[in-house]
Amino acid sequence: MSDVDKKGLSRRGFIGASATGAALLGGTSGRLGLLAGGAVAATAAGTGAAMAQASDHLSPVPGELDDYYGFWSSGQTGELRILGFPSMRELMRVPVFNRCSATGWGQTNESLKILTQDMMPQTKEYLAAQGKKVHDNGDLHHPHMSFTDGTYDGRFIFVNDKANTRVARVRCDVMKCDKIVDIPNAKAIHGLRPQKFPRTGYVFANGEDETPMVNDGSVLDEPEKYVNFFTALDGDTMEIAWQVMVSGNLDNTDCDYQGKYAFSTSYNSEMGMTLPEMMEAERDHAVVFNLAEIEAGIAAGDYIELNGVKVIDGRKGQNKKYTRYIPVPNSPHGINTAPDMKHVVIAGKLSPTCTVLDVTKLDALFEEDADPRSAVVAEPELGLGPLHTAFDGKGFAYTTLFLDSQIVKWDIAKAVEAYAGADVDPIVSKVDVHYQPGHNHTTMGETKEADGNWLISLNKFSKDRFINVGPLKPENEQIIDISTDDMKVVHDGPTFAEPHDVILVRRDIVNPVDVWDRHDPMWADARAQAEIDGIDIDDWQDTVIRDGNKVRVWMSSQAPEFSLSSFTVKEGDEVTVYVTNLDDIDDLTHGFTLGNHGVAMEIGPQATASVTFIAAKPGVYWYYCQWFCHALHMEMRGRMLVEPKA
Ligand code: CUK
Ligand code: CUA
Repeated sequence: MSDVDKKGLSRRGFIGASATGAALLGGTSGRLGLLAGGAVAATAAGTGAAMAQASDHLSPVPGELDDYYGFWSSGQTGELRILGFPSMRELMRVPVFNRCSATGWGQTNESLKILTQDMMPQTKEYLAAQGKKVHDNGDLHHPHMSFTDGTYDGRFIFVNDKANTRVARVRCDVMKCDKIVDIPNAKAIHGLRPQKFPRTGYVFANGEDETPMVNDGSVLDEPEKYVNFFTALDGDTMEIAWQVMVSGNLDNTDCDYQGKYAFSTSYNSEMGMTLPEMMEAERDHAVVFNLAEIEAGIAAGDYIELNGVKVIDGRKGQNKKYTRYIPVPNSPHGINTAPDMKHVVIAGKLSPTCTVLDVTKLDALFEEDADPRSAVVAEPELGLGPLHTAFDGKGFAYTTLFLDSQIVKWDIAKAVEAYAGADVDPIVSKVDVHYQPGHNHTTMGETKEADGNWLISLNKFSKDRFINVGPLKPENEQIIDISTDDMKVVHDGPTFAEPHDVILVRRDIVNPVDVWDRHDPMWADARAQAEIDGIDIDDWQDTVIRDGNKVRVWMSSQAPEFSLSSFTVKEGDEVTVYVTNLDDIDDLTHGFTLGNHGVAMEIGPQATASVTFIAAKPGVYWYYCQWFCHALHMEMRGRMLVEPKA
């Protein structure tokens, strides 16, 4: 037996017998997959015809466009990624919470403004103490598009930062981040969802880690005084609308299609500080937020103001109309509203079950003395480690089973019947994935337009699926064809640290521009400065302006030249270079990189970008365009001459 054969068998052996009992066949087809370059791996049950059909769909055909945009989170990398789907071709990376060497995100004045203008004073203090202006990291778990009337509207992608407690927004017209907001009071923003109906509207954001209500050191090791916060932002202005103080750690969140309720999974109802303490209770909660009652409570003045935010008390036991705590098995994780606009699936994580809520029963749940479990209509046992659920719009749910390394397809209606006492099995089938899936997602699956074409499983471990790259392995994302009854894994796609979640959006919904609008607000500050400096920013004149030890250099770029082939400053000057890209055809981005100063930025067609730095040492320094733009791209360069101090 060759090494490949052995490996094929042993890795299938690792996950145990598959649901179809064809583990051995799986080993063989896995080997075929490897021999074919690993691009298409067939499952045990895959027939030749189905594989051929599936691979027709999937092979990146040169020149052919994908049917869907995939918006990928990147976890601790802190950026948003755009992939073509189902080809899985990575198209773009959108820096958000991270720094970016290519585009200068976190370094250009335009990006620094976005990174700092909605920063809390205390964050500025934490950063200043480390000699920094911005955080260099972020942990972006959940990308979700803005909605209108229950489906994606192509305006924005909203994302969370668990590491530094932020929510950001990416404009889908230019695919750039335009807002990054520090969330006061809360710690570790995790679950995030936009309101589905009537539109976004609110962006709901979960605070995961509990701290003292006023976290100024006056309360330290007194966990009974810790609280958590659920935050609603206004998706249009990115201002914080209100917060609700809650009991327990909020994990994931979703909302209904009626515009009445949002709901979050909540673990650690014990408010424990150690693992054993957090595991003590048998039940945790799903917290339901009554939006109309919260708005009424704010209007009636039933709130406290904390760091400039109106905070409603929705803790357990308050028994007000703002929240309800639905008991569910210990440590729930994912929460996903089905496209039937009625059912909500809460994944058990530590329990092999999912709990299904019926949103039409939530009004009654808020009545006095209602049974807290009265909105629960099913609790099917699905397998070990259920984490997240996706939907096909045909009545089926697909839940990832982390411990079983499987996805289970199940029938929501049958699960409801079984809970009511009928002798039916809601489980339709299971498919092995490789390995340890977290989120999964279907095409358009979190909207009322779920189309049931494809499912993707985001697996935390790739183990032996790819050639070895050392101790740090990529994750593995697998595409599953769900257009027919059985689930077939048809593609492996490695990714770097660590996408948690993805949305798959029909391509007709997303319509970015090719060239920037000269009046884009992104460089409004540069425009205002140009006016002060007497520059017509749209009818270019090269100008070097000295203002004490501050020097502003205004130039333009047009392939293959910068309008200034040199400029002169003095040692110690604070220099700001503004570059406007006069090229107005698509795909003609220039860059500005200044040698040995750690300075680089992207300037898109018709964009203005600027960067500020200190010319610390006298000498000759070359700047060049780092975006390959022309046959004479290498010649697109110039000199900064730094005169010694007199
Ligand atoms: S959480 Cu990562 S696997 Cu942050 Cu969406 Cu469930
Ligand atoms: Cu401009 Cu390269």
